Amino acid sequence: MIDLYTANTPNGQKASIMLEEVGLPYQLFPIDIAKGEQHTASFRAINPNGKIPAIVDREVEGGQRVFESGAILIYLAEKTGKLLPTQGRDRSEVLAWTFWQVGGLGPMIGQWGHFSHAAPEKIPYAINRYLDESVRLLNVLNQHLTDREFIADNYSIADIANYTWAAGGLNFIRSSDADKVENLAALERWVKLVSDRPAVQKGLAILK
Ligand SMILES: N[C@@H](CCC(=O)N[C@@H](CS)C(=O)NCC(=O)O)C(=O)O
Repeated sequence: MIDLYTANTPNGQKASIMLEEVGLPYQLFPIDIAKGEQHTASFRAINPNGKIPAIVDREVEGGQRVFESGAILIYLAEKTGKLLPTQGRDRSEVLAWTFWQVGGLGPMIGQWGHFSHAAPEKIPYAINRYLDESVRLLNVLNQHLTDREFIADNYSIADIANYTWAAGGLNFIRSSDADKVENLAALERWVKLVSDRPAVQKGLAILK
């Protein structure tokens, strides 16, 4: 059994989607980040960084904690032998696009959301900087997907990592800057393809 500590956010959704995809039994422990539950001592024992998602693998003696969404995807893929090739060119591609999301697409859209919607002071330079970089990254992914079905040869953790941020980011940016995310047909096609997967729908539904 896996204990899953998460919330209904793009990073949080990756973990529940992954658990549904690989078919491991898990128990959900919702963390209300608006109430600050990620800062409690008991949660920080699982993730010292105080952020969701995190898991504890109860099948490992003493419990194995894993935090950081990318690390969780890799851990569960390696535990089950699913969605991450064990070697070769395709493994490198899957890891490269997974890290690309964790270090780029997610933080850029997240910072744009913060400066445009949450910051007490509107700083045009910051808003434009993060919007332009988010849009640039969405175009990079769109271009990559023009001649392929999934991000790597087959559906993988790279698709899960990027899907929650690309789908959420497109909607979020469209709500105020629709002109910036026109002409991303390959990305839209792939978002629909991933959205249609039953495990993705279950992984999202369980957090609502
Ligand atoms: N690099 C981390 C980022 C995790 C993250 O930023 N989680 C957000 C929700 S999407 C969170 O816990 N926010 C609450 C907070 O910052 O206090 C990962 O990929 O897991």
